[in-house]
This record gives sequence, structure tokens and C-alpha cells, in this order.
Amino acid sequence: MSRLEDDDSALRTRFARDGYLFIKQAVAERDCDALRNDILQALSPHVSWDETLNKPVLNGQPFYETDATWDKLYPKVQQLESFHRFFHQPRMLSLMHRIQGCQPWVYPIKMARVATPRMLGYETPPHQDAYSHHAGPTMAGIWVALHDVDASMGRVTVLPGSHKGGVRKVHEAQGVGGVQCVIHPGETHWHVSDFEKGDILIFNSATVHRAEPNTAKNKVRLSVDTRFCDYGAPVFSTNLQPHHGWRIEGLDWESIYANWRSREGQYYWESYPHTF
Ligand SMILES: O=C(O)CCC(=O)C(=O)O
Repeated sequence: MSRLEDDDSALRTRFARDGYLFIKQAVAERDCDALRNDILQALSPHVSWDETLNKPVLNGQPFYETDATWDKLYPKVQQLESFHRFFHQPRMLSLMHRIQGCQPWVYPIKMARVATPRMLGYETPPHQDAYSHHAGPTMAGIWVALHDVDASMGRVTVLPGSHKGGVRKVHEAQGVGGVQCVIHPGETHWHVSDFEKGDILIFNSATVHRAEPNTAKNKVRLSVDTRFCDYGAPVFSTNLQPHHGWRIEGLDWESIYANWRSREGQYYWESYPHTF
């Protein structure tokens, strides 16, 4: 476990050794609350906030990434200005800079995860982001819990040190992302923890990670993630598109930007020097 107060060399050494960092309460509570409320509004009435549980809850039928309900709701999440700006805050950039040791570049693709209960088998299978995002070793994933996540709610878990073995073969799988990488015999020791709001995970692009099933009765896990790299590293073209823009009609940057209050930062990647 790491803290923002840890010094840069400790963070980098741990990241190089384990292939991930779990940093406690790295994002301010008010930033998580604001984004979570916006996402809940986009997911209404399917998901709402339960004041007693202090967690999001499902109303009605469960759904999963790529089904008809999710496809209808997700463009509303993607249209949120707060969602896209979340990973570009100075605090985030400064953290990425500390991990990379050089100027970070945030991928345009931003992902929101809505892990509903009663969808066992549709959780994120074990995978490496290097494969999914066609990325090299200096790319990293950053994942943020937008509320407390307990053991029943589909926590994200990592295989420590797995980045050292390179990029693995994959096969098709059910669940978020649709592919699963090979897990070698004996790789049974996964690292996992409950999350508090604002806790983050940072993974090396080759670190194997997955989600546990959401076995809660009605609690929903909401989190957001993106990828970043050292400025100038090669970035594959699909990362310049909105998440699922390649399969949901009309989910393009024009529709995402249509109602933003400010145009600042829109199409920021157009000047990026190294895409393929
Ligand atoms: O939150 C999830 O279920 C998946 C997250 C993930 O795989 C990632 O951020 O790369």
C-alpha cells in the first residue's frame, strides 16, 4: 500500500517491483463525489445512491458492458465534461509525473465501469492493458474508486510481478473487454483490498489484473479509469476514440463535446506527435 506522502523513488521502486501501486485516498473526496453524482444522474433510474448504505444500488434488472441497457446509458456517461476532465486535474498529472519521472500524456479514451450485481461471469477477466491498448512498457493504467468498495462489490485485483513476464497469449472470454490472457500454473496469489473512495490503482501495461464478481444483493460498483504514457511514446489509434465509439452509433467526440461549458482541451490529442 502506498500513500501520496511517500517519496517518488519509493513509489517508483515499488511500481517496478510489483507492477502496480495501490495509493490510498489519492483523489479528493469532493472530486469523487462530484463525478459520481454526475455518473449517477446519467445512469438514472437504473442506478441510484443509497444514503443508508452509502453506496450506489441497482433498481430493476442488472446489465453489463455492451448489452442493450448499457449501450443506451453509456453515451450519457461519456458526454459528461466532468468525466473527461477528471484525469487531467493538476493533482492527477502530478501523480502521473511522479510515477513516470517525465512528462505524462493522458490517453483520450476514458472508461467508466458499472459493475452490477447478479451478472456473475460478466466481470472483467484477467488481462493485460498492453494487449487491449496495443501499448508499450511505458504505458500505465490508472483506476479510481468513486465510493467505498467492499469485498462483495467486484473489486479489482492484480497479479503482483506479472509484468515481468511480457505480454501473454489471449483467448476470447465473456465479460468486460472480451479477452482473457493466459494464467500460468501456480499464479494463484492475487493482491486485493477493499477500496475507500479516492483510492487508486496504477498498473504497468503488462500487469495482469481482473475484477472479482459482484456478489452483492443490490450494490453497484462505479469506478473510472484511463491510461497514460510518457509524452511522445507511440499511442495506438483506437485510444484516440471514445470508449465504445467504435460500436455505438453516434458515440463520437462531436456528440461528447456538444454540451460542454468550455471548449478548452477538446481534441487535445490532435497535436500528439506519435500515433499509429
Ligand atoms: O474496473 C474494472 O472492472 C476493469 C478495470 C480494468 O481492467 C482496467 O482499468 O484496466
